Amino acid sequence: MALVICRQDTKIQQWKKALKTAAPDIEVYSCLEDHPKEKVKMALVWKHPPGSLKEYPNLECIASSGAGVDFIFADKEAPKNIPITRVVDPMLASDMSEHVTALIFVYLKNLNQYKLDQTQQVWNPLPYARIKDFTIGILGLGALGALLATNLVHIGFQVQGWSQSKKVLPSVTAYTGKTGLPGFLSSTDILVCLLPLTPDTVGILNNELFAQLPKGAYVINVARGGHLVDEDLLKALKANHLSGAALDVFHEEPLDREHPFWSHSKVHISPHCASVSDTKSVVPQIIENYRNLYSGKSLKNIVSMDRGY
Ligand code: NDP
Ligand code: OXD
Repeated sequence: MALVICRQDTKIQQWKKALKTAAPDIEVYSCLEDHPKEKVKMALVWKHPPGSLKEYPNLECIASSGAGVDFIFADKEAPKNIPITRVVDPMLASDMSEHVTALIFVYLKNLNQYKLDQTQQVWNPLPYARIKDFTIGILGLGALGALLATNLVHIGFQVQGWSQSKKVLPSVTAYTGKTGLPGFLSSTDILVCLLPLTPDTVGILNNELFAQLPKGAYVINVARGGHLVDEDLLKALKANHLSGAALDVFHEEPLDREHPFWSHSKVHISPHCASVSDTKSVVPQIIENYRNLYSGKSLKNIVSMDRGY
């Protein structure tokens, strides 16, 4: 029985080393080296080459090394009848919370504008913005959204969240389902997307949704590029309906050099780094699931095939 790490970036050796260090008894291979494919029972994947998983005839589990699993569902050739697991990790959640909080403050305190003014030697104090005057609306109150909501409440923001099923979080106003969306949007000043990318949520950040936000709202997308209709964001910014956006994720990554977001003064870009699985923090749960698979026990953090997350 063996585990293979399938990814196309430079982190493959780092993951292999972390797994081998934590569990020297487990046979771990990188997909880049020669390995006995029939021995592989678990594939630890991150944006693996589509179609590559069908090479493992005895695969019993596909484990995402991140929180998202959309890239696994998007691989139409991936085995369909085996469990998919994902990462649920306190460090991933706290890193996301830190990143989004930083983005909120950069916006609230006009830090980008002042930096821009500095380059032109412009002295132009803007109206002061205070935490208590802002309502943050979080699309998705799961592992990441719930911690962010709780932390923002502690900082002093008014916080509301939107999810499929009703959530109870202290001082967080909870909205659910399609019928709850208009009320949630109409009272959101800063919208944060932390939804999984599924057939229900693809393109959710579009004209229709932006129109329901108050004029001047700010949008932060740290979930997936597929949630956003890029042209609709550009239109809403041009019309001054939205005051700006911070984007960490894109349809195509890295973002195409010709994309208008790069040079847009109201768009803040980061390179899909809001929160990145830390091998030390995540490897124990991968090993636990590998051992569970070995001993026939149930796996942790299984994704629902019906919901797609
Ligand atoms: P979870 O599955 O824990 O939470 C998802 C939340 O979204 C849940 O509250 C769920 O509702 C809600 N939701 C899903 N579909 C709908 C829908 N159709 N309508 C309303 N609510 C919906 O995911 P995580 O919090 O762990 O992660 C969220 C996403 O963040 C990941 O899928 C990934 O794409 C992205 N991510 C981005 C990173 C980055 O660096 N930019 C890093 C890590 C993750 P309910 O609770 O009722 O099921
Ligand atoms: C994830 C991510 O899903 O890094 O974990 O985007």
